[in-house]
Amino acid sequence: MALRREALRLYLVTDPVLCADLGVVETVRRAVAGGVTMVQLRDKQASTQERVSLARALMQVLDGTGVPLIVNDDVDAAVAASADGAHIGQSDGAPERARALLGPDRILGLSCETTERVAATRNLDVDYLGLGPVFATGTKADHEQPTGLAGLAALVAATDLPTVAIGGLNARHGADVLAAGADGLCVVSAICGQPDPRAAAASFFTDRHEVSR
Ligand code: TZP
Ligand code: MG
Repeated sequence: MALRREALRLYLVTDPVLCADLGVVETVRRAVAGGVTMVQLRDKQASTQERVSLARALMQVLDGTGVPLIVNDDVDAAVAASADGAHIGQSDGAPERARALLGPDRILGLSCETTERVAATRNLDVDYLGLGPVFATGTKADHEQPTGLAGLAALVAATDLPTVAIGGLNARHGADVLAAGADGLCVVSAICGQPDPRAAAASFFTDRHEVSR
């Protein structure tokens, strides 16, 4: 599946602990009904086989919606599950290796925290960049120094690739993040673990929050 920039508008990253009440699959089902445009399976503790099983279950939920499924950290799981792509960080192996495993048609995302890292993607075959953390967050342990909105704008300005902002974001940040030039918002706790993930996702698209689809 080729990446459309619009797919980055509201990108849900799953967290098995935050999603414990409803479960990851049901949380995703409801969040997509509320307007989520892309989903990433992120489970730091799972084995590759567990990620493959969960990715397959998520793909059934997403079947026919046009919402891509991306697997975090684990390119092998993404390929084995025939997911739409993989997302890697700076310490998850070389993007060239990930691309070789994924082939030309799957989506590859890369996290970048600094303008130097963004600039270094110039000759890489990646489809989008995840930028941040924009704000401090309790969801990711030991995250890098937050960029703030001005820092986010500087990161976006350093690339022509599609970009999505991450870190401490909720619906109230929608307009500011888009004004900084990012194509969308990537969120975990603003949707995972919320009592009503569908309403939580839909709140990003209200007039007040100005994240139009
Ligand atoms: N990478 C940078 S910040 C972050 C990740 C995975 C966690 C974002 O979680 P939240 O709950 O949306 O702040
Ligand atoms: Mg990673």
